[in-house]
Amino acid sequence: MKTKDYIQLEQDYGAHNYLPLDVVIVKADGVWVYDVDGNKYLDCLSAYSALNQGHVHPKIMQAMVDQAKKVTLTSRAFRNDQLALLYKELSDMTGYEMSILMNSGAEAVETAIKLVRKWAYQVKGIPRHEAEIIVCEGNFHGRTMTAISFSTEPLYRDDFGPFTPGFVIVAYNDSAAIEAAITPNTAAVMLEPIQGEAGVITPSEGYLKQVAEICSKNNVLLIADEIQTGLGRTGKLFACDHEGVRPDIMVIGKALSGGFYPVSAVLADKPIMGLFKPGEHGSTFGGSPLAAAVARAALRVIREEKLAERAELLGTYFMEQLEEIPSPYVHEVRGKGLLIGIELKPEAKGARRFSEALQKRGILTKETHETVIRIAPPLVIDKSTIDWAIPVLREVLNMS
Ligand code: IF1
Repeated sequence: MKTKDYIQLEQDYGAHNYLPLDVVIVKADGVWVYDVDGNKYLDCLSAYSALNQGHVHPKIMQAMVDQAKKVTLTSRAFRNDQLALLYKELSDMTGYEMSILMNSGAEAVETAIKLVRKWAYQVKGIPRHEAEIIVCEGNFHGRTMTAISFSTEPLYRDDFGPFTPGFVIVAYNDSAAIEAAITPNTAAVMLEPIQGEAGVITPSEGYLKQVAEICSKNNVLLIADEIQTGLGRTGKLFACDHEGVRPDIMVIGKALSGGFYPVSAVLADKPIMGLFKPGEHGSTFGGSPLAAAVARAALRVIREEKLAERAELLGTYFMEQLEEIPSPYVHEVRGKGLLIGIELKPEAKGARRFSEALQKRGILTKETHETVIRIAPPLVIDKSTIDWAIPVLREVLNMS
């Protein structure tokens, strides 16, 4: 079967909830992916940062295979030897005292919301069912009903109500707006330290620090959604580390498994995470021995291969090189570490055609919101590969 045959089958039998590039991938290795027609591409999306460790990392693959031969799932009705070790290693690595394991990022976001609501009623003394959570315009926290209830993207939300109440939306990158929105019923502020889906929106320096101060002054919890920005992507373990901010609650996912298996987690200290009591929350697969073994290996690779440091170094280099490309279309190159957005001017007539042109030349990217090309390769990329990609990008950013 050829590319077009697979596309036809998808078209006929699958829900049309995506519009993927016309590339059908059959295998991958590190930063490279291969399609059914034998073409090779540099992956500059990394499954939206789930592949920080690169495709099919041999150590994570081995851990997954080894664990799959022993036991994959126990349910949480019984204990398993991998989860206990993952809890400890997550704590050692992040400094948070406790964690809870889920599967998708959206589920971890839901978990964080349940946790801060419980904190609001049990600790802060907000009247039951009246807790408010402040979120930001342009947010992306997943596709579940609650997560889309406070989305500001009509496409993600408009046809799917009724919605979950309890959220207040304020402008991003505006700490005064957060302060003004706080009421006695405010339980938490939840935000992305860099907004990925919105187009790699990097807030002004000092924003996160100001928000953290406002939160602590008002006895409001700060939840950072680092599902996309965390685990090395921006050049630090967490994007919040760039400002020395330690949120009360940290939400991670994606690269927590290096792309092998859906694993997400919420991290917090005991006074908060300790509020969950037996039976109040859970998941069949969350914290399974397979998930835990994969996550342990994925975290070990981040540490051993110093992926955050790599992202810092190579991201700075990549961004410098991109900034030097003369192009009639580029409005701005922005980002941190290896999370880079190229914002195009209106005369570029949309980012999609650039992604398609890059695909023809061996680079896979994805446009965001029509005008931004996202460049986010696996963190294992090396300088010579960037040096190969730059002339290709230069050519495409100058096409007619
Ligand atoms: C899709 C976007 C990125 C996330 C943050 C939670 C989640 C995500 C900050 C939910 C997920 C993904 C989902 C994926 C595309 C992608 C995405 F363009 F849609 F917005 F990355 F920018 N918080 N982001 O970025 O995690 O439940 O998916 O595991 O197709 O929806 P999930």
